[in-house]
Amino acid sequence: MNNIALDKKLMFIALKEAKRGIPYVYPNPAVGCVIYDGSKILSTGYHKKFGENHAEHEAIKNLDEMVKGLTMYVSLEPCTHTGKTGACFDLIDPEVFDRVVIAEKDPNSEASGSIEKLKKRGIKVDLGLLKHEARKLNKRFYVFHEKKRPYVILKYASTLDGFIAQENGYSKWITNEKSRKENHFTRSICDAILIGSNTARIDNPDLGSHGCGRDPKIVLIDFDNALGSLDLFKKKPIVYSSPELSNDAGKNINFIMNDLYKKNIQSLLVEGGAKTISNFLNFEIFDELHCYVAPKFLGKGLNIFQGENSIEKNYNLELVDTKMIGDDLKIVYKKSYT
Ligand code: AOF
Ligand code: ZN
Repeated sequence: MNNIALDKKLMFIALKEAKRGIPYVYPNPAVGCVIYDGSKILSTGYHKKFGENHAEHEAIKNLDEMVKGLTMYVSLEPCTHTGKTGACFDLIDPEVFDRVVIAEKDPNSEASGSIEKLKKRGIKVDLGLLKHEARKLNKRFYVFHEKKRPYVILKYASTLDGFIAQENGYSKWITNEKSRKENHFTRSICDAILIGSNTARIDNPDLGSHGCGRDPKIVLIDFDNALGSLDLFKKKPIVYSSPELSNDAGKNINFIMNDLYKKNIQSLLVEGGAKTISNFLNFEIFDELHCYVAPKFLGKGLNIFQGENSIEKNYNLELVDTKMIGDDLKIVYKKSYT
């Protein structure tokens, strides 16, 4: 095996280790580490749980003895900060480690900065091996820190001809129970769920995960401060209304994204309705689309997309999953940068 193939193989093992920490490390990234002596793996480690040791710490702890000339493979740049535990950088002794191979930089400015420091200590650093895989593993974490907004999933349920409700707003139910359950699970793995005023008023939804796990924080757009009597308010939602919101939909979305970022919301599920989803589509503030399609035709009603596009408009979407749920179909698209 040549050196590149060997490096790849060892980084794959580090990534596999990292996956063992999902979902327990959230909202931290999943990180894995392998320590190699030139002929065999001496130890591995991963970040097991939020607040506990980082991957490098675990791998170093699992070494039988400190010997010279070791290589560390780690799926994220080692941290330089003292957070819930000490800085991983301080554990990487140049007397022991000759080389550190890192899949991708840490986008969190509080923790990053070790690459130059390691080099200054005389350690050889190789950056970028299996970067794409490492980013994919922690896509929410990367979007949150790099774009300074939550990772946004737009979800809707429609008929085969693209309607999400009848003309009178009635929509219960378009998709089957299993499809709805699937989305309850998605709610349980998102920090927050957002709906617009019309959906709140017409559906008076629960927005919980219905026993699938924890409930997301509710985020409500209430333009006219008119929804205070809804049951949803008992759940203490984050509410955006006038005067902080204006008639400029783009500004409103940016304001909300910025505020949710400050509130440390790393992932946001947007469940509509049509106007809200269309605004996120129009301003291209989203990372993933979950479309649930049921074998029904309405002919007229509320269409999911309220904007105007030409056929040439390209959203740069990548089809990542399709799933048959009874007679329904779930389609998942991702923005192709993630
Ligand atoms: C590493 N190795 O295994 C992980 C890192 O709150 P703390 O103290 O646990 O720090 C969390 C931050 O540390 C997180 O946002 C990310 O920047 C980095 N995570 N770093 O060197 C690891 N999980
Ligand atoms: Zn660390």
